[in-house]
Amino acid sequence: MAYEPKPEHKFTFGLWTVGNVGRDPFGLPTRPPLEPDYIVYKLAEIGAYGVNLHDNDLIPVEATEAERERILKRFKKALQDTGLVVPMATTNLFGDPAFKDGAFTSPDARVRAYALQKTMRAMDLGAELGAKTYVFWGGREGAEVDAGGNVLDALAHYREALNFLAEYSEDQGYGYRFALEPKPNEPRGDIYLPVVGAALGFIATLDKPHLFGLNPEVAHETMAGLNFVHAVAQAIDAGKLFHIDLNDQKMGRFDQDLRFGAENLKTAFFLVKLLEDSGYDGPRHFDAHALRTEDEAGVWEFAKGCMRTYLILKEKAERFGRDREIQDLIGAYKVQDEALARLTAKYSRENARALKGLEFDREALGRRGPGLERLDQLTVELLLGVR
Ligand code: GCO
Ligand code: MN
Ligand code: MN
Repeated sequence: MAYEPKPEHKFTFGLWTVGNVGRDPFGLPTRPPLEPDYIVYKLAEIGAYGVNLHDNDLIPVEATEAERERILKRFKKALQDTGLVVPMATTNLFGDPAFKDGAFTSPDARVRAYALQKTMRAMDLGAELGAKTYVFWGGREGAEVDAGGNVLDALAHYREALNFLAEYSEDQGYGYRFALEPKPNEPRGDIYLPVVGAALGFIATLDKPHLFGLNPEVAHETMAGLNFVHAVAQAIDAGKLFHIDLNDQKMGRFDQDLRFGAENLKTAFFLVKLLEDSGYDGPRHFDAHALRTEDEAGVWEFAKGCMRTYLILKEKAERFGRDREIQDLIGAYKVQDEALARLTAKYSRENARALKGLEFDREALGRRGPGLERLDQLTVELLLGVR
């Protein structure tokens, strides 16, 4: 069957995504909760590769040791029965009112210490399930008012926590790679490290920067009005694309977590093309959920839709690469000049002198039409299925 998701495609979902009960700030849940092991069996049935979780998606915060063991046993059995893996784990540092003014960046030393403790325990859980990527989404790491705090303190606390946890991981031999997930706002008025570029800059200030990378999310850069494909390209360029959260989002709205490709098809296309062309071999994780209007059948339609759209776009990207006219246009768009390339590739006194002596026909350069209208139209036609 065409576009059939298989484990080799590395599609993953969070327990919190397909398990989303449809609660929003104005309304109660519209769907009953699904048991974690049931989710695992269903995900396997529809061709997913793995399942990700926050500590409390699986183990309720108030669970006793005996309850923890019972839940874990059932969950592990489901993983074993299905072959599904847990590539990524993370901590819920946002739901508990204790974290209302931040976790790692809270001005309260007790909250910061509790956040570290909770994260170490969640890292233990993730490691037990085989996770190798650990995500830090700092949903509550931010502020509404700047009067009480000091952003510099918050950043220093953040750094201290990440450095601590990286050491913990190494000390335990967990082998985690950490992926920071930026978001500009929601639930805080302003979240620290709001976009991919900010997180990349911050990573360079950590004790062990090589252990840290990014988990960019389509919706988050879009909420900030930025070009997601460009953000991901920058992460790849820096060797920092450790994980990715796929979904969709209208600009200028609340955090919608729409089905992948539901809104900005062209962005989704160039994103899939970038991921596939770049050789990114990590999970394609869908951090999205079914519309609040849907029942459970709608949830699985949503999940299948995310994967199917990805595979369709992957096929379109291959077609784009094979399309003669498109490739010729791209070839003509990129003007090559071997002699000039030799001069500009690397500085030397000779190259600089030669370059300074050259004469350029500025007017001709300005007159050139690069053919982008045609190229873009052909891209649209390819996406619309008429070529
Ligand atoms: C959001 C975030 C979360 C995180 C998740 C993993 O906007 O709510 O995207 O879904 O990805 O908490 O840490
Ligand atoms: Mn999100
Ligand atoms: Mn996310």
